[in-house]
Amino acid sequence: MGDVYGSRAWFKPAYSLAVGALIGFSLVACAPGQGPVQFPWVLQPPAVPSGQTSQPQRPVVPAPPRTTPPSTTSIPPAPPPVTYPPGLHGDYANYPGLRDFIGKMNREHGFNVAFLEQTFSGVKRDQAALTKVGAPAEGQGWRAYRPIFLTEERIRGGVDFWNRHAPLLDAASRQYGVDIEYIVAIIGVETQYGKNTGAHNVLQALTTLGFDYPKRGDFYRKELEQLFLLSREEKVRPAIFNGSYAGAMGLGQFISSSYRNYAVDGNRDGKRDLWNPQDAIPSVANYFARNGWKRGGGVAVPAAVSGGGAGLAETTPKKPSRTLGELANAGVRPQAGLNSARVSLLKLEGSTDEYWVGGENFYVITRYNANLKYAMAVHQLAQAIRQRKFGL
Ligand SMILES: [Ca+2]
Repeated sequence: MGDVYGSRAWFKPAYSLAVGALIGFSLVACAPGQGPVQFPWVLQPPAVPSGQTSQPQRPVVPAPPRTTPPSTTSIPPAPPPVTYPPGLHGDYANYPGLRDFIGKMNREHGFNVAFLEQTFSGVKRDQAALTKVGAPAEGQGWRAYRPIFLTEERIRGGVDFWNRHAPLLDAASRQYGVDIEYIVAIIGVETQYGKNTGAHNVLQALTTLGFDYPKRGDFYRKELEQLFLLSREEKVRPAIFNGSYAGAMGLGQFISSSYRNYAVDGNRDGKRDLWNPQDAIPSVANYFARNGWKRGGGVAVPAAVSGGGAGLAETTPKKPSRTLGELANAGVRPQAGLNSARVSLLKLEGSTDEYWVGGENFYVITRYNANLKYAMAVHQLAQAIRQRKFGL
């Protein structure tokens, strides 16, 4: 996901499964298949009380120029009065950027302006999301990061999750060609096996980060756009989704664009419900498969480095481009075999740097979250779960 997950939550409070259950209920409540269901909140204007006549859709007021035009006099002309859409209220009523966004969603995707105004009028600023977005855990060294995820509770929880969902995991592994322990480990790292899927309202979090966090506002506005498209595809209101402060949803914490691109309807009930393991497990497997996972391929092994080898080390994810022979010639000695045609020398920085040789599958994990420490935590948790399950 590039830097897609580069700023997501790592210290997620322990929210209960009730969140997932609530969303699951909401999805069920909005399910198709209960007759010719209409979704007026997406494609039609809001209902007009009896006695009134429906108003034609208002055009979006064009945005005022952002800079003062050059003037031949020393006194610049007064800017034109700003006319905000009269249907927009609440915390974001006076945001020109939101007005632009509404216009774009109307022009490019055909969303009804009154629906969008009504939806955004109910959005409250998510102050906690603004606080959390500034302090991601990836800023820590590896020695501090690793113990967050490599805990006894998370290893045991992984074995339990594997045992509980063995038929689903077996089927997903067969269909998508992804090793089970990595599907389990991703769900373990992301949400403690579904215990902590996040209690931020995704619409509110993405609106807040899209319009109140200039540093990455473009990214969050794109995800907000994707959330509306996802909602229309899934035939639900945009406001029903809960997730992380950064808008990641379900057991595998998919952001809106990933939900649209990679989520699958594993139980074939017509909905892609990432709070349900029946859909979430094959969706994580699909994500790995589509990004190039090779079942049985090597992931990463520790390495001793001497001579000029350290100069080849990478501290950010890059597509593997070297061979084991090239690394050996440079003084890199992997401590075990690694089945991968192309490899990278990785350096996990800390008070004592650790060197690893990572294969193509390791790079696939970084497509889930573009961070070496994240991918290494997933790899080590996967190995620990597998060893515990099989008594290795
Ligand atoms: Ca489903």
